[in-house]
Parts: sequence; C-alpha cells; structure tokens
Amino acid sequence: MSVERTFSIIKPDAVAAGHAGEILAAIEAAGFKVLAARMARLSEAQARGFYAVHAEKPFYAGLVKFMTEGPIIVMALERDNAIAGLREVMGATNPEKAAEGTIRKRFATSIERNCIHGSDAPETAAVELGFFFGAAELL
Ligand code: FUP
Repeated sequence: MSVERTFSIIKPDAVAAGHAGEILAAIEAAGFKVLAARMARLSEAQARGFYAVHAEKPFYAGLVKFMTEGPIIVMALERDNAIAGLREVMGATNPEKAAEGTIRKRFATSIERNCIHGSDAPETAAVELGFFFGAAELL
C-alpha cells in the first residue's frame, strides 16, 4: 500500500462533549500523521455543499442542522492506506453496529450524531481536502 491522504472531521457532538483529544489520540495511535488541522464552524451553505451527495436523503436536513450546531475540527491525515484505514478506526456509521474499540463505538451516541467523518474514496478525499485546506497547508 502506498502513502495516501484522507480528510476527517471531529463532529460537533464530540467537540462539545470534550472528546476531541481522545479521538485525535486514537487517530495518532493508529499511525496517522496530522498534516493540517483547525477548528471551524460550518455555515448552513457549507454544510449543505459538503453533504450535497446526500441532498435527496430523508436525513439531509437533520444532518445539516447537526453539522452547523457547534464547532468542528477539520483534519488532513496521511498514512499508508489512509482512507480505508481511517474508516476502520472510525467504525460503522451506526455506532450500534461499530466494532468494539472503534471511535464511533466509544464516542458516538447515534447514527446521526456519530462523532467523526472520514472520506470514503480517493476522489472524495481529494474534493474534501480541497474544500477545507489550501495546497500550501498540505505540503
Ligand atoms: P459515513 O461515510 O460512515 O460517514 O456514512 P454516510 O456517508 O453513509 O453518511 C454520512 C452521514 O450522514 C453520517 F455520518 C450520518 C448521516 N446519516 C444519518 O444521519 N442517517 C443515516 O441513516 C445515514 C447517515
């Protein structure tokens, strides 16, 4: 496997609950290098744009409301097999189905408030990294 980059968000529920440090520690313990990270607050337009792929889904409005309810932490991460590797560390979308020890099993409270985002493919990783970080931040 070659070195790959992925994009991640510590979502508003986890930041508000004070779990950002433990989530970042789990990410680092899994071997990821943090290339860039910062706190952000999504506007409604940004949240709608970021999740545009889900625009037709019944949960879209709730997802946008949740992602704008408080600060998030956006991160650019690098590792071998980073995209699939982060999703393994995150666990299943629904925390009830997430494996023991995964970030979502430990910190998510529902499928809607599931504490962390990770890109799902190289194309989405590239788009999502570009949505939040400039090229000069990812050197
Ligand atoms: P994931 O890639 O695991 O984050 O999951 P998806 O891309 O399928 O979903 C993106 C986000 O939509 C989830 F993180 C939470 C939200 N969602 C819901 O609120 N309800 C659902 O039934 C499915 C997803």
